[in-house]
Amino acid sequence: MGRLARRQGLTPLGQRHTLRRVKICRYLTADNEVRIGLAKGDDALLDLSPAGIESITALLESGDATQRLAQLNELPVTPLADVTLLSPIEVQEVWAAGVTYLRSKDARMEESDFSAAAYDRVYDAARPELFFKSLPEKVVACGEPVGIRADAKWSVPEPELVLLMNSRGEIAGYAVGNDMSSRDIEGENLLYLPQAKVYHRSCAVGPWVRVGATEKEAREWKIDIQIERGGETVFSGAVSVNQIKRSLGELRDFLFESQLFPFGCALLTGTGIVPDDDFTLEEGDTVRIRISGIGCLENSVVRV
Ligand code: DO4
Ligand code: MG
Repeated sequence: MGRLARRQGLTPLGQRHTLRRVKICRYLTADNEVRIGLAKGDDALLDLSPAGIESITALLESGDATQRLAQLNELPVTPLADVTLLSPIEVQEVWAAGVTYLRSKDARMEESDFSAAAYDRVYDAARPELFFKSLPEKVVACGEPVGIRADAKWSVPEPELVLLMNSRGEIAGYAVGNDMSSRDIEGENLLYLPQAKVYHRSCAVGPWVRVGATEKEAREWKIDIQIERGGETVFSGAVSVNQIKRSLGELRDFLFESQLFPFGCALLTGTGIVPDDDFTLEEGDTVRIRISGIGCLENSVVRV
Protein backbone atom coordinates (compact mmCIF):
# COMPACT_ATOMS: atom_id res chain seq x y z
CA MET A 1 0.00 0.00 0.00
CA GLY A 2 1.33 3.47 -0.86
CA ARG A 3 2.10 6.18 1.69
CA LEU A 4 -0.77 8.39 0.48
CA ALA A 5 -3.35 5.59 0.69
CA ARG A 6 -2.23 4.85 4.25
CA ARG A 7 -2.57 8.50 5.15
CA GLN A 8 -6.14 8.49 3.78
CA GLY A 9 -7.08 5.77 6.31
CA LEU A 10 -7.33 2.88 3.85
CA THR A 11 -6.34 -0.33 5.61
CA PRO A 12 -4.96 -3.54 4.14
CA LEU A 13 -7.16 -6.57 4.65
CA GLY A 14 -4.66 -9.39 4.68
CA GLN A 15 -7.34 -12.03 3.92
CA ARG A 16 -6.15 -15.54 3.15
CA HIS A 17 -7.67 -16.82 -0.05
CA THR A 18 -9.04 -20.33 0.04
CA LEU A 19 -10.27 -20.97 -3.50
CA ARG A 20 -7.98 -21.78 -6.42
CA ARG A 21 -8.27 -21.16 -10.17
CA VAL A 22 -11.15 -18.71 -9.93
CA LYS A 23 -11.67 -16.65 -13.07
CA ILE A 24 -14.18 -13.88 -13.59
CA CYS A 25 -15.07 -11.72 -16.56
CA ARG A 26 -17.31 -8.86 -17.65
CA TYR A 27 -19.73 -9.62 -20.43
CA LEU A 28 -22.68 -8.37 -22.42
CA THR A 29 -25.82 -10.51 -22.49
CA ALA A 30 -27.90 -11.07 -25.62
CA ASP A 31 -30.16 -8.32 -24.18
CA ASN A 32 -27.21 -5.89 -24.01
CA GLU A 33 -26.89 -5.98 -20.24
CA VAL A 34 -23.45 -5.80 -18.67
CA ARG A 35 -22.86 -8.62 -16.17
CA ILE A 36 -20.01 -10.16 -14.22
CA GLY A 37 -19.51 -13.87 -14.74
CA LEU A 38 -17.60 -16.65 -13.00
CA ALA A 39 -16.02 -19.17 -15.37
CA LYS A 40 -17.65 -22.60 -15.20
CA GLY A 41 -15.50 -25.05 -17.10
CA ASP A 42 -14.32 -23.95 -20.55
CA ASP A 43 -17.59 -23.02 -22.14
CA ALA A 44 -20.00 -21.54 -19.58
CA LEU A 45 -20.37 -18.73 -17.06
CA LEU A 46 -22.25 -18.33 -13.80
CA ASP A 47 -24.09 -15.00 -13.82
CA LEU A 48 -23.07 -13.23 -10.60
CA SER A 49 -25.77 -10.52 -10.66
CA PRO A 50 -28.30 -12.46 -8.47
CA ALA A 51 -25.53 -12.55 -5.82
CA GLY A 52 -25.27 -8.75 -5.97
CA ILE A 53 -21.91 -8.76 -7.75
CA GLU A 54 -22.23 -6.10 -10.40
CA SER A 55 -18.70 -4.85 -10.94
CA ILE A 56 -15.21 -6.30 -10.96
CA THR A 57 -13.96 -3.11 -9.32
CA ALA A 58 -16.22 -3.56 -6.25
CA LEU A 59 -15.36 -7.24 -5.97
CA LEU A 60 -11.59 -6.54 -6.02
CA GLU A 61 -12.08 -3.62 -3.64
CA SER A 62 -13.84 -5.87 -1.12
CA GLY A 63 -10.54 -7.67 -0.51
CA ASP A 64 -12.23 -11.06 -0.09
CA ALA A 65 -13.19 -11.88 -3.68
CA THR A 66 -12.37 -15.59 -3.44
CA GLN A 67 -14.23 -16.03 -0.16
CA ARG A 68 -17.30 -14.32 -1.57
CA LEU A 69 -17.18 -16.39 -4.72
CA ALA A 70 -16.70 -19.59 -2.68
CA GLN A 71 -19.96 -19.01 -0.83
CA LEU A 72 -22.10 -18.71 -3.95
CA ASN A 73 -24.47 -21.36 -5.19
CA GLU A 74 -27.55 -21.72 -7.38
CA LEU A 75 -26.55 -19.16 -9.99
CA PRO A 76 -27.87 -19.05 -13.57
CA VAL A 77 -25.56 -20.71 -16.10
CA THR A 78 -24.95 -18.97 -19.44
CA PRO A 79 -23.13 -20.60 -22.37
CA LEU A 80 -20.02 -18.57 -23.29
CA ALA A 81 -21.12 -18.73 -26.92
CA ASP A 82 -24.19 -16.60 -26.07
CA VAL A 83 -22.31 -13.60 -24.66
CA THR A 84 -19.88 -10.90 -25.78
CA LEU A 85 -16.81 -10.71 -23.58
CA LEU A 86 -15.88 -7.16 -22.53
CA SER A 87 -12.66 -5.66 -21.23
CA PRO A 88 -12.39 -6.26 -17.47
CA ILE A 89 -11.03 -2.72 -17.00
CA GLU A 90 -14.05 -0.76 -15.81
CA VAL A 91 -12.80 2.51 -14.34
CA GLN A 92 -9.12 1.93 -13.62
CA GLU A 93 -6.20 3.87 -15.09
CA VAL A 94 -3.90 1.51 -16.97
CA TRP A 95 -0.15 1.84 -16.42
CA ALA A 96 2.76 -0.19 -17.77
CA ALA A 97 6.22 -1.17 -16.59
CA GLY A 98 9.08 -1.40 -19.08
CA VAL A 99 12.43 -3.17 -19.40
CA THR A 100 11.56 -5.68 -16.69
CA TYR A 101 12.91 -8.69 -18.63
CA LEU A 102 16.45 -9.01 -20.01
CA ARG A 103 15.04 -9.68 -23.50
CA SER A 104 13.27 -6.31 -23.47
CA LYS A 105 16.40 -4.45 -22.40
CA ASP A 106 18.52 -6.14 -25.10
CA ALA A 107 15.94 -5.54 -27.86
CA ARG A 108 15.60 -1.86 -27.00
CA MET A 109 19.36 -1.33 -26.83
CA GLU A 110 19.64 -2.86 -30.32
CA GLU A 111 16.75 -0.75 -31.61
CA SER A 112 18.41 2.56 -30.76
CA ASP A 113 22.04 3.70 -30.24
CA PHE A 114 20.61 6.98 -29.08
CA SER A 115 18.61 5.51 -26.16
CA ALA A 116 20.69 2.38 -25.38
CA ALA A 117 22.29 3.81 -22.24
CA ALA A 118 18.90 4.77 -20.78
CA TYR A 119 17.54 1.23 -21.16
CA ASP A 120 20.73 -0.28 -19.79
CA ARG A 121 20.57 2.01 -16.78
CA VAL A 122 16.87 1.52 -15.98
CA TYR A 123 17.14 -2.28 -16.03
CA ASP A 124 19.55 -2.17 -13.09
CA ALA A 125 18.25 0.94 -11.36
CA ALA A 126 16.30 0.79 -8.10
CA ARG A 127 13.42 2.75 -9.67
CA PRO A 128 11.63 0.89 -12.52
CA GLU A 129 10.33 2.42 -15.73
CA LEU A 130 6.57 3.06 -15.30
CA PHE A 131 4.46 4.88 -17.84
CA PHE A 132 0.81 5.74 -18.31
CA LYS A 133 -0.72 3.45 -20.95
CA SER A 134 -4.47 3.91 -21.29
CA LEU A 135 -7.69 5.37 -20.02
CA PRO A 136 -10.07 2.55 -19.06
CA GLU A 137 -12.62 3.35 -21.76
CA LYS A 138 -9.95 3.03 -24.45
CA VAL A 139 -8.89 -0.52 -23.53
CA VAL A 140 -9.59 -3.02 -26.32
CA ALA A 141 -11.46 -6.20 -25.37
CA CYS A 142 -10.71 -9.74 -26.50
CA GLY A 143 -12.15 -10.17 -30.00
CA GLU A 144 -11.83 -6.48 -30.94
CA PRO A 145 -8.98 -5.24 -33.16
CA VAL A 146 -5.77 -3.80 -31.75
CA GLY A 147 -4.11 -1.00 -33.73
CA ILE A 148 -0.86 -0.39 -35.59
CA ARG A 149 -0.12 3.27 -36.24
CA ALA A 150 -0.43 4.36 -39.87
CA ASP A 151 2.74 6.47 -39.45
CA ALA A 152 4.82 3.62 -37.97
CA LYS A 153 6.94 1.18 -39.99
CA TRP A 154 7.77 -1.27 -37.23
CA SER A 155 4.94 -2.43 -34.96
CA VAL A 156 4.87 -5.27 -32.45
CA PRO A 157 2.57 -6.69 -29.79
CA GLU A 158 3.95 -6.97 -26.26
CA PRO A 159 2.40 -9.91 -24.35
CA GLU A 160 2.33 -9.01 -20.67
CA LEU A 161 0.95 -10.14 -17.33
CA VAL A 162 -1.44 -7.49 -15.98
CA LEU A 163 -1.84 -6.83 -12.24
CA LEU A 164 -5.23 -5.57 -11.08
CA MET A 165 -4.87 -3.69 -7.84
CA ASN A 166 -7.52 -2.22 -5.59
CA SER A 167 -7.30 1.24 -4.01
CA ARG A 168 -5.20 -0.17 -1.16
CA GLY A 169 -2.64 -1.51 -3.61
CA GLU A 170 -3.52 -5.15 -2.98
CA ILE A 171 -2.85 -7.28 -6.07
CA ALA A 172 -6.37 -8.68 -6.21
CA GLY A 173 -6.42 -10.08 -9.75
CA TYR A 174 -4.34 -10.95 -12.80
CA ALA A 175 -5.17 -10.63 -16.50
CA VAL A 176 -3.57 -11.05 -19.93
CA GLY A 177 -2.50 -7.82 -21.66
CA ASN A 178 -1.02 -6.52 -24.90
CA ASP A 179 1.09 -3.33 -24.80
CA MET A 180 1.08 -2.59 -28.56
CA SER A 181 4.20 -0.63 -29.54
CA SER A 182 5.69 1.22 -32.51
CA ARG A 183 9.36 0.31 -32.31
CA ASP A 184 10.65 2.72 -34.97
CA ILE A 185 9.03 5.70 -33.23
CA GLU A 186 10.25 4.58 -29.80
CA GLY A 187 13.75 3.91 -31.20
CA GLU A 188 14.05 7.30 -32.92
CA ASN A 189 13.94 9.19 -29.64
CA LEU A 190 12.98 8.19 -26.08
CA LEU A 191 10.88 11.35 -25.83
CA TYR A 192 8.57 9.84 -28.45
CA LEU A 193 7.64 6.97 -26.10
CA PRO A 194 4.09 8.25 -25.42
CA GLN A 195 3.42 8.34 -29.18
CA ALA A 196 4.92 4.87 -29.66
CA LYS A 197 2.84 3.44 -26.82
CA VAL A 198 -0.36 5.44 -26.42
CA TYR A 199 -2.57 5.69 -29.49
CA HIS A 200 -5.94 4.41 -30.71
CA ARG A 201 -6.38 0.69 -29.90
CA SER A 202 -2.87 0.32 -28.43
CA CYS A 203 -3.87 -1.51 -25.25
CA ALA A 204 -5.79 -4.78 -24.98
CA VAL A 205 -6.65 -6.57 -21.72
CA GLY A 206 -8.80 -9.57 -20.89
CA PRO A 207 -11.06 -11.35 -21.06
CA TRP A 208 -10.40 -13.18 -17.77
CA VAL A 209 -9.39 -11.94 -14.34
CA ARG A 210 -7.81 -14.62 -12.21
CA VAL A 211 -8.43 -13.97 -8.52
CA GLY A 212 -6.89 -15.50 -5.42
CA ALA A 213 -3.45 -16.30 -6.86
CA THR A 214 -0.31 -15.44 -4.93
CA GLU A 215 2.76 -13.81 -6.47
CA LYS A 216 4.63 -17.11 -6.03
CA GLU A 217 1.96 -18.87 -8.07
CA ALA A 218 1.90 -16.12 -10.74
CA ARG A 219 5.66 -16.43 -11.18
CA GLU A 220 5.17 -20.06 -12.21
CA TRP A 221 2.92 -19.12 -15.15
CA LYS A 222 4.11 -19.19 -18.74
CA ILE A 223 3.27 -16.44 -21.26
CA ASP A 224 3.13 -17.39 -24.91
CA ILE A 225 2.22 -15.62 -28.11
CA GLN A 226 1.30 -16.69 -31.60
CA ILE A 227 0.84 -14.34 -34.55
CA GLU A 228 -1.07 -15.63 -37.55
CA ARG A 229 -1.11 -14.21 -41.07
CA GLY A 230 -3.20 -15.77 -43.82
CA GLY A 231 -3.64 -18.98 -41.83
CA GLU A 232 0.11 -19.37 -41.12
CA THR A 233 1.97 -18.76 -37.88
CA VAL A 234 4.48 -15.99 -38.66
CA PHE A 235 5.80 -15.59 -35.12
CA SER A 236 5.58 -17.51 -31.87
CA GLY A 237 7.41 -17.14 -28.60
CA ALA A 238 7.20 -17.96 -24.92
CA VAL A 239 8.60 -16.78 -21.62
CA SER A 240 8.17 -17.68 -17.99
CA VAL A 241 6.83 -14.94 -15.68
CA ASN A 242 9.64 -15.95 -13.33
CA GLN A 243 12.15 -14.35 -15.72
CA ILE A 244 10.88 -10.92 -14.71
CA LYS A 245 13.69 -9.09 -12.91
CA ARG A 246 11.66 -7.36 -10.22
CA SER A 247 9.04 -8.61 -7.81
CA LEU A 248 5.43 -7.77 -8.64
CA GLY A 249 5.10 -6.16 -5.22
CA GLU A 250 8.06 -3.89 -5.99
CA LEU A 251 6.42 -2.66 -9.22
CA ARG A 252 3.18 -2.06 -7.30
CA ASP A 253 5.01 -0.15 -4.53
CA PHE A 254 6.66 2.24 -7.00
CA LEU A 255 3.36 2.81 -8.82
CA PHE A 256 1.52 3.63 -5.58
CA GLU A 257 4.25 5.92 -4.24
CA SER A 258 2.93 9.51 -3.98
CA GLN A 259 -0.11 8.44 -6.01
CA LEU A 260 -3.76 7.65 -5.25
CA PHE A 261 -5.97 5.31 -7.27
CA PRO A 262 -9.47 5.64 -5.78
CA PHE A 263 -10.79 2.81 -7.98
CA GLY A 264 -7.56 0.81 -8.03
CA CYS A 265 -5.48 0.49 -11.19
CA ALA A 266 -4.10 -1.96 -13.72
CA LEU A 267 -0.39 -2.45 -14.41
CA LEU A 268 1.09 -4.24 -17.42
CA THR A 269 4.32 -5.73 -16.09
CA GLY A 270 6.54 -5.61 -19.19
CA THR A 271 7.36 -7.96 -22.02
CA GLY A 272 9.85 -10.79 -22.13
CA ILE A 273 9.05 -11.71 -25.75
CA VAL A 274 10.25 -9.51 -28.61
CA PRO A 275 10.14 -10.76 -32.24
CA ASP A 276 13.33 -10.54 -34.34
CA ASP A 277 14.07 -7.11 -35.80
CA ASP A 278 12.80 -8.01 -39.30
CA PHE A 279 9.29 -8.67 -37.99
CA THR A 280 6.49 -6.13 -38.09
CA LEU A 281 2.76 -6.63 -37.62
CA GLU A 282 0.47 -6.15 -40.60
CA GLU A 283 -3.19 -5.29 -40.89
CA GLY A 284 -5.23 -8.50 -40.85
CA ASP A 285 -2.83 -10.41 -38.55
CA THR A 286 -4.26 -12.23 -35.53
CA VAL A 287 -2.44 -11.96 -32.20
CA ARG A 288 -3.10 -14.69 -29.62
CA ILE A 289 -1.56 -14.30 -26.15
CA ARG A 290 -1.93 -16.99 -23.48
CA ILE A 291 -0.94 -16.99 -19.83
CA SER A 292 -1.11 -20.47 -18.34
CA GLY A 293 -2.88 -19.48 -15.10
CA ILE A 294 -5.34 -17.10 -16.71
CA GLY A 295 -6.48 -17.71 -20.29
CA CYS A 296 -6.18 -16.39 -23.83
CA LEU A 297 -6.48 -12.86 -25.28
CA GLU A 298 -7.10 -12.80 -29.04
CA ASN A 299 -7.24 -9.74 -31.29
CA SER A 300 -7.02 -9.02 -34.98
CA VAL A 301 -4.85 -6.10 -36.15
CA VAL A 302 -6.06 -2.97 -37.89
CA ARG A 303 -4.16 0.11 -39.19
CA VAL A 304 -5.26 3.23 -37.32
O1 DO4 B 1 10.70 1.99 -22.77
C1 DO4 B 1 10.21 1.15 -23.42
C2 DO4 B 1 9.02 0.37 -23.05
C3 DO4 B 1 9.35 -1.00 -22.60
C4 DO4 B 1 8.19 -1.91 -22.50
O2 DO4 B 1 7.05 -1.58 -22.77
C5 DO4 B 1 8.42 -3.30 -22.06
O3 DO4 B 1 9.54 -3.67 -21.73
O4 DO4 B 1 7.45 -4.06 -22.04
MG1 MG C 1 5.62 -3.27 -22.72
